[in-house]
Amino acid sequence: MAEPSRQDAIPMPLMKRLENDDEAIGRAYRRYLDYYLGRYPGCDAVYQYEALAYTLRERIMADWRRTWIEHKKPGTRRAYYLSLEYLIGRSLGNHLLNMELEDPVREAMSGLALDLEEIESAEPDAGLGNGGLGRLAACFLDSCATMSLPVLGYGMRYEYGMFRQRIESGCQVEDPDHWLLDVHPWEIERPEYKQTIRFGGRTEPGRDRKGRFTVHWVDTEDVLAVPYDIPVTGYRNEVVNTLRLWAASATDAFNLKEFNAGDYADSVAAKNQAENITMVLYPNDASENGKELRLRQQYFLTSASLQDVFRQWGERSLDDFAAANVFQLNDTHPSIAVAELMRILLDDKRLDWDAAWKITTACMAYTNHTLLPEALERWPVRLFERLLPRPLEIIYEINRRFLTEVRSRWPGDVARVQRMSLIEEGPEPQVRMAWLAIVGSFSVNGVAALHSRLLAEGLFRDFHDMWPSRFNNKTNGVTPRRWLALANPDLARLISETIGDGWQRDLSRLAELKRYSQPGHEAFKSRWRDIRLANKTRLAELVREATGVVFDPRALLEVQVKRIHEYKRQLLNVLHVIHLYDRIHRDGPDTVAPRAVLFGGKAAPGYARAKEIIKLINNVAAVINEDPLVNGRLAVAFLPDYGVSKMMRICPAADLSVQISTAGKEASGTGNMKFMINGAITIGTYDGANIEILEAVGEAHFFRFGLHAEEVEAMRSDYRPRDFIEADAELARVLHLLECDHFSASEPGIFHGITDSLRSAHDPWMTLADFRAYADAQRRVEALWHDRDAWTRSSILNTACSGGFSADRTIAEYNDEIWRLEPIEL
Ligand code: HTE
Repeated sequence: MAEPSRQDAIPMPLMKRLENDDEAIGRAYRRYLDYYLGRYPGCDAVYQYEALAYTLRERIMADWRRTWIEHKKPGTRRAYYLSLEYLIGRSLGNHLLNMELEDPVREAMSGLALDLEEIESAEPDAGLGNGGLGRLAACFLDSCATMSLPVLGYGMRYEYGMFRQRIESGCQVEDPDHWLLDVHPWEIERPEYKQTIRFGGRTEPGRDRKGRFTVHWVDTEDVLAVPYDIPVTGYRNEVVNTLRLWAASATDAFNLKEFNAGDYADSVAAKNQAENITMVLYPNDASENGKELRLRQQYFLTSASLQDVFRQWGERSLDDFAAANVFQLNDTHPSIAVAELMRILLDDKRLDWDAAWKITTACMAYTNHTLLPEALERWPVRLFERLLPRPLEIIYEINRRFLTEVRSRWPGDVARVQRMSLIEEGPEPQVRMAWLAIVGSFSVNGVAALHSRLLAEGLFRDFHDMWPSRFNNKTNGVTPRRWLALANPDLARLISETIGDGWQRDLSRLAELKRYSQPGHEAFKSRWRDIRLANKTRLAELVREATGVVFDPRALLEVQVKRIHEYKRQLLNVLHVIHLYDRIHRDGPDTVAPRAVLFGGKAAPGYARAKEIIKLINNVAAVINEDPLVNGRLAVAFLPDYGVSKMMRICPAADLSVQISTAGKEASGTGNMKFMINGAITIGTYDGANIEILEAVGEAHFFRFGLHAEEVEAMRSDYRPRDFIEADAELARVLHLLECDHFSASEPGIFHGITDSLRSAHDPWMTLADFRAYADAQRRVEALWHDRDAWTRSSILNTACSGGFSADRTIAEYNDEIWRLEPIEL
């Protein structure tokens, strides 16, 4: 690999840009369809999409190359985002927006009697992530490109992305998402940059010719990593950054070994084991499953990416390496990077320990995304030893030196040393990956103000004591290009007509909308309402097609879409829905505001309780939607297969954004931001970025309720759910309806697991403690909804105050405080 390839020796020539008028685009489209894909104009929409994507892709190439040339200039400091997940969604519309090609392409397509929107919806979602963590990575790449920052994303080219969800008899059914079986025109395979990744084997100590200590990692089973590049266009700035995804492939040696042993067929079949590594995304969000294949994935991504950076670094002096390279670790999933960078510097580059450690700790930065203990990654030392013997040795040595430092700072504090050790002792000793990430990084951040504070005071306290200045906060954000301009084009147009363009790159400009929330702007307000009503009408169609449930677009549309997890408390929402139903039965349908309640989200396939919650939502919905007394005043639906493209239809339509996690548990949330930007009002706990949303828009335009994080922890040791039930007849009735099988007549008792957990003094999510406050907050929602003008004002103010939740703001902070990159100039 050390040999410089021919291509690198010859400077890359600039390319000329292709013509962007509708005629040139129409011609290119036909050329791709007929001569490249071998399809005809009346073919399946997916090939029309494919031809249009190629037409666009060739229009990206010249800028992509120019961007690469800038990135490769010696002295350009670059950042690498290492993430096991990128939840990208569709790309075609995004590129059209960024490259300002919507009009000519629409014209070219209509010239061929084709409908652009139809073609766009033939694109499958790239679902290489679980939820917020993966979508954040995609939003960040968008912002980095838009801000001209030299940032390269590294990830995994999973053959199967996030599973597709179906609902059968109210239950989640998972179907594999074989997304690459269709077409994927955005990627460019680059086998010339393949890397070899080693697993297994053993280490051999020795001396080199100069008598220095060496270690050889030998008898390994090797796997090839082949990169696929995906373009990341910036918003109208001619920048095209790169997302480089690795696919696993068997080495020839892998085959040969068996081949020589005599069984050719077996040896080819053995390829599977190597290629399994990038076969499937693990469908767990914020919980680990400890599978060996997952550790293989983590090391595969990390080693391939670091080796790729060194390939590009070439023979330049390593003295300059740390000044030119910074790695951002997306949670602990790639945290083995600390040991792998050390391994490369020690074993391959032959640096001594101190020089290698200095470089490593100047290059690594770690982002934590959750406090939930079940998500904290620990790997059994025994597994590590078998799979990654050399990285493990390095981790031991990092730990030895680190604990020496701890002992000298806190002499005699044995408990502290035990707490801080990278190795957790016990019957099955484990490597603590978060500790490794902290020790090896110069920056550690949380993803919202509360979360970062809780990290410093709680989980990471000992490390904060030791290195306070290492810890910082970077509140999450979302890209306003996808989540406003693309998802809500009508509202985007109204905003541009009102305050001009500019908000797309500087979302704080939305503050100029504040005055339109005031009296005297009735025309603006009425357009605001009309657009939102049209969005709701379109969403209602989608919901009806997918579920059969009819939503009245004039009803208050309340939405909770996110992964199904007990800490997010979909159950609290369900209890309230049952309470509304109970109110209708007690007081008559006219006493509640007409409401449509939408749920969506996937449960990890192994998370039984989360699946029961889906079943419960569907059963409750079925009873309510069928009840003649309810008569459409209340409609409830579970939208199957929630994902990025669904959210683009949902967030422009929602009136009320439901963000009701147990305080202290949702690190940030980002769905909350997408809803706010689009003018939804939040009903939420004092948790994650909800707090910052509330501060931005003001108490009067946010329905806050429930215990604070500190109150949750104070109550935990003496939590008595019975007291809440006894004090609240309405809550008691809701539980009774559940327990008398009102929603499970044909399957008595199926929800007793759920109701028992709610009644348990050990319910970690303390759902019943917040029920009364939630129901009261929902009463305030009703009151505001009845005052149409006041609601509209709050809605406008939510959008107007959402500027701080642009991922551009977040990335500016990462860059100012961690990465310190210069924007490139094209
Ligand atoms: C947080 C969410 C936050 C988002 O990151 C989350 N963390 C994980 N998933 C998330 O959505 C996570 C997944 C696997 C392992 C560890 C954490 O829950 C982006 O907005 O609050 O920072």
